[in-house]
Amino acid sequence: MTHNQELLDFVESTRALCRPDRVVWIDGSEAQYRSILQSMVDAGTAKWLNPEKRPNSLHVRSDPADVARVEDRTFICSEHRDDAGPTNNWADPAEMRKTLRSLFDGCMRGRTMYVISFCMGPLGSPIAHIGVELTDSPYVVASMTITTRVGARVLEALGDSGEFGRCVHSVGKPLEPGSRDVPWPCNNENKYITHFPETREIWSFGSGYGGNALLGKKCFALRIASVMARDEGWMAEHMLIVKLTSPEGRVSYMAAAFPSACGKTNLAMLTPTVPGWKVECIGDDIAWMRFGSDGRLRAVNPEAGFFGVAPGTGEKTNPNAVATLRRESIFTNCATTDDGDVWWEGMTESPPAHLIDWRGRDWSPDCGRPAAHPNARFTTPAAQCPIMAPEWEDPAGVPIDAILFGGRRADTVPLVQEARSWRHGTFLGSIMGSEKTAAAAGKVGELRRDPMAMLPFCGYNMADYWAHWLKMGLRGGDNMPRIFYVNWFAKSPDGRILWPGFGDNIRVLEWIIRRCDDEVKAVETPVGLVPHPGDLNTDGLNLSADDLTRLLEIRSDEWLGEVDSVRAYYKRFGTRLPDALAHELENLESRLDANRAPTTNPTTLRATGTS
Ligand code: OXD
Ligand code: MN
Repeated sequence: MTHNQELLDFVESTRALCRPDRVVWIDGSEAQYRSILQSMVDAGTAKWLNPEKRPNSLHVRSDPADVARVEDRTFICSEHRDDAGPTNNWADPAEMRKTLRSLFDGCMRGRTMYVISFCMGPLGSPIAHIGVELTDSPYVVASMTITTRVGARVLEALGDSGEFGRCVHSVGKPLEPGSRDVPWPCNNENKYITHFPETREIWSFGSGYGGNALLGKKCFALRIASVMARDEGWMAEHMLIVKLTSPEGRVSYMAAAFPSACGKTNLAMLTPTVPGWKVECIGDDIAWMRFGSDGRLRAVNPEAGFFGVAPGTGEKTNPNAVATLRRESIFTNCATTDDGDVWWEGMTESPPAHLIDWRGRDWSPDCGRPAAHPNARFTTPAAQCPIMAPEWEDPAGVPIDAILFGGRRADTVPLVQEARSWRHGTFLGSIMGSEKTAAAAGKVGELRRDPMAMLPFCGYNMADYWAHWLKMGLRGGDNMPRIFYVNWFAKSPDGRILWPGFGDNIRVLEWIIRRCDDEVKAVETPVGLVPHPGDLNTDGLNLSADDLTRLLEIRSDEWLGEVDSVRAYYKRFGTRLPDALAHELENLESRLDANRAPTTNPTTLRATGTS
């Protein structure tokens, strides 16, 4: 299928090490894809769903101990420990290679090794990159076929001498002669998700699940790609990409970084509640951005499908996702209904009277446990989403007007604020935090700093990553997107969520676009620029003036607490912390000190036209 010698050598040396019974090259054909799905059914890994309910769709139950990304088993094996930085698990590359060699030795015995050539990004795009994953999991083959572009057309694009990222994956459970396979083979005692940034290699052992095993996604498109992006002057980010068309027909594109489970897929497929607005999706999880010939930052979605969290996805919260999932999809760790369909919490307003839960047990609404695993997932082709923008596969990417950061914060962070500059925006991204668990009424949940939502995904020292952001800003100058920091999750002191969220977030996006067009003035606060309350479209919302004030005000006491917490966090990076960020923190503190009044209320402050 290929004359690329590097690739042939890679396949042969991995075959010799892992000793599979056979090697199958994935060609990307419909016929081969169907036979892979059928082999999963024959092996007991998957069941066909009722074809009248979900044509060509599978239901899969994983091993109950293999249900999520394993951050504590994820390693960055850079030559120097400091290049991985304090937020990553570092492992010595030579030691890790030794460990992996013995783990992978014969690990595919009795199994098939599949060769998946995949392209992240539209084929032929200057922003795209090719990888090759060797895996013994048909589930991985099927999922990679949906979420990336695979097969003969990728090999053709690779040519005889093209470069590719090397990805090796094994479930870590050789099948001895005469023994029966289990439905979900894995090796829970020996999970290793390892990255070698200098050689752009990924070796993953023991888990068959999601980001641990579909190596094109988090491992390649974020951890390895972030290193490539640093070296080559582009950006690999944990961001959705969305297209907005105003009632007047003005088109803008935004990229937005939110930690996992903060509603990225919902924002990427938003159904606007304000008449006249149109929202279209480009991507829901990852953005690769490069300067175009016009000097603007252009983004592509490197993926071709969605691997989304199922619970909470329903007709009310995300009808476009629901429509995407109607066919040709794989559902993992969801519950099943008596008529052969899937169900999860939040899919419908009330649950069916009887289900089989994600572990295969009978389930009824009063049984006191969730029917679907909280991290149950759908894997579905992006092309099936009814609101994909026609240009979602444009090789040139789309020009980004605004970058949004956001997290889940009950207090401190206002509904929306604009950064004063790219440098200030980088600072706001670097201090991003999100509550790990839902806060009890009136109490703040445990806060985890998740800079640019990249904490689990940055393949190198986070302080160097911030330095790279600053450098990109200097290169792009006035062409850089404006940066905004949003928080849909603010609560009143008595624990009430203040903002309706979902489709009403268009109101915030509308203000952001008007700022980008210099159509509206903003209110200067010690932290950033917030809307004048009258400039946020709240028509038709049941939002009291007091609640609106609370959503937009800057409370100095809370922000001074934030300054202390960020200072302690920054200390972890020692001398690698860029001076510009240390200065931004000092500037923030002195602005807060100068403004000692406990509250900076937008209604009492002067408006400014500058940013
Ligand atoms: C994801 C994640 O799966 O961020 O997208 O965990
Ligand atoms: Mn994600």
